[in-house]
Amino acid sequence: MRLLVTGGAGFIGANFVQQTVATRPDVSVTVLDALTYAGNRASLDSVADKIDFVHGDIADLDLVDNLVSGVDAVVHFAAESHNDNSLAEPWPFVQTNIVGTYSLLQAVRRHEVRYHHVSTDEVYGDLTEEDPAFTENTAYNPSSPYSATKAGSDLLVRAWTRSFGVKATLSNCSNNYGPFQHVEKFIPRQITNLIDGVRPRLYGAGHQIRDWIHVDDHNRAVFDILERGRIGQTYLIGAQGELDNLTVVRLILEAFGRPADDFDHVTDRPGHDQRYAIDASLLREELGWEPQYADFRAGLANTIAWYRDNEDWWRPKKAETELAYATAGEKTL
Ligand code: NAD
Ligand code: TDX
Repeated sequence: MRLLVTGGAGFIGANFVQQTVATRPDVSVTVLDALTYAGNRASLDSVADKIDFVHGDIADLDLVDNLVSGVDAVVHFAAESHNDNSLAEPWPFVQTNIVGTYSLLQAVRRHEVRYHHVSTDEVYGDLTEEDPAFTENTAYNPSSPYSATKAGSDLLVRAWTRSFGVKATLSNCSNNYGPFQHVEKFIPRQITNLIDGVRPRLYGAGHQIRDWIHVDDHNRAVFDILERGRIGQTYLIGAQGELDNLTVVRLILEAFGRPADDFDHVTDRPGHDQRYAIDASLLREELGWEPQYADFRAGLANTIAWYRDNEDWWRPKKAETELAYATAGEKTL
């Protein structure tokens, strides 16, 4: 199978490409990535001689049409992915997440190429602590410009499937953690702060709940859906990893041998979603997928070890990321 992977220099995409090269010698991979601030060519160093890399924009219709004409399937990871950035400047989210997805859909439609769309649980909005978890039938109710543009891209995929017969599947996953995640995101930000002797930064009281899944478990599910998923179907991906942010910060502090209260409460995120939770029954029952990283503490320990061992990878992004948070007005409460 010839596979085009968009966003393959980002966090989840790079892990997907590494996993595919390691486990699937029958698959050839071409990565299309614009190398935005979030993309890092070095994330693909270990597989550089085994893949083709194209530096370009998913919204470039001619480029995308040409690349799609030469493959059997597209897995679409590329996106503007950070909620805080979408609150500071929403336009790149509309451009990449909606216009970029449109560009890919037109190409897969024209060349009749299989398409898998990688999306997020945030399209469903948030839950109270009493609500049941999201299912494939939960109504869309996004909160931020990020989640609204991801929701818009999902709806384009559904329309292109129904109206034009595009052979697409969709997946909506919960919060990922693991190696190669940008230091702007919650877990790597706190790990790299602690490596630098800086206290973790918890938004507000830290009672928001996220449903953590290791990136490798997410990516195995994406491959299962690509190969065995039903055309037109949405699959939710999650590993029953619900934890509140305060607990996650304390687990990271514990791993560093620091006191449980050695962190700062900082300005909360406007419109901050309270809780995400995934019911992945369909994925488990229909495709037989099971997470391999059931123990969050163990997955977190591996992730911390990776950031300790790979300072060259994250160090160039750290100061500019913290400056952006400070410029956006983040203050200790
Ligand atoms: P990321 O920000 O780490 O990586 C995004 C990648 O896309 C980068 O390499 C960037 O250079 C590339 N890119 C951005 N705009 C582009 C464009 N116009 N053309 C080509 N490439 C472009 O993101 P991530 O965390 O790896 O997320 C990947 C996908 O998974 C996204 O679609 C995101 O919505 C989804 N998702 C993420 C999570 C999570 O917890 N991180 C959870 C569920 C779903
Ligand atoms: O410094 C921080 N302190 C903090 O308390 C940061 C960066 C975040 N937080 C909180 C906000 C969230 O409640 O931690 C939680 C996780 O924050 P993020 O890592 O920014 O993730 P989130 O907004 O939940 O979205 C993530 O999961 C779903 C990804 O960034 C999205 O791309 C994905 O769709």
